[in-house]
Amino acid sequence: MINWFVERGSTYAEQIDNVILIIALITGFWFFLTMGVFYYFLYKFQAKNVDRAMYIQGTEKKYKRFITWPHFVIIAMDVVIIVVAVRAWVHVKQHLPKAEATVRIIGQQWAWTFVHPGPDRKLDTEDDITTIDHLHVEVDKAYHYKLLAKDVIHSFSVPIFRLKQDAIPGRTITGWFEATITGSYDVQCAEMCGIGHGLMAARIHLRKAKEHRAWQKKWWRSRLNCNDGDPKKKANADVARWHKMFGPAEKCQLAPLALGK
Ligand SMILES: [Cu+2]
Repeated sequence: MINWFVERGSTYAEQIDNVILIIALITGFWFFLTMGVFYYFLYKFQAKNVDRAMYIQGTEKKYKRFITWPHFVIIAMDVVIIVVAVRAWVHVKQHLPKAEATVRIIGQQWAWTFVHPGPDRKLDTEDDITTIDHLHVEVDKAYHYKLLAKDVIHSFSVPIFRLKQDAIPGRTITGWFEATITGSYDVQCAEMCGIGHGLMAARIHLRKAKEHRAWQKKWWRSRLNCNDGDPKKKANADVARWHKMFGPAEKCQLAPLALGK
């Protein structure tokens, strides 16, 4: 089956899709109506027919109504588009729900750097996790993002969220999203930002709280010198750091796999 739309993965994705759908329906209606009238007249007034087309300049009132009435209908439909679009804009770009977590996103030629809060859920603390081209997000949590650009204008685009936001050098742009589905999806730069623009793709990984925490542990395990599982070695500063982050009950070193005899 062909997917008509890219999957929807954020709380506001449906609202954005509805704006696009309403514009497509309204413009589609007028397109088929005007094309229908056009081809009908082509047929009716073709050379071999007796009927001749009149040359009407629209100066008389009785002819003007063919212009003015459709015009009013189009204006009314424009108002519908404006209301739906402005409502979506205010919800997505101008209103900011309370943050349950914040990530920093930095665009540069040609990669994305993501700074995630660690287990304490706070940014700019010791347990932050920095990755290149992989953004890790917990579902059902309102995230704020702080978007920066190091060199030129980039655009942070997450199609499943229906989110696109320019990143401007010298500015920190704050926005938000809340993921609703799990899985790994595309992130792309949506602004021509130089010769490597096409390479500026990344992935977003959406996980439930438990799996998200498991990812945090995996990331830290790979960077710390864990030896609290080995009684022959002395615990070191890295292990202390681990227990500070994940709690005293959480083992830093995984038990060796029992391979059997
Ligand atoms: Cu870019």
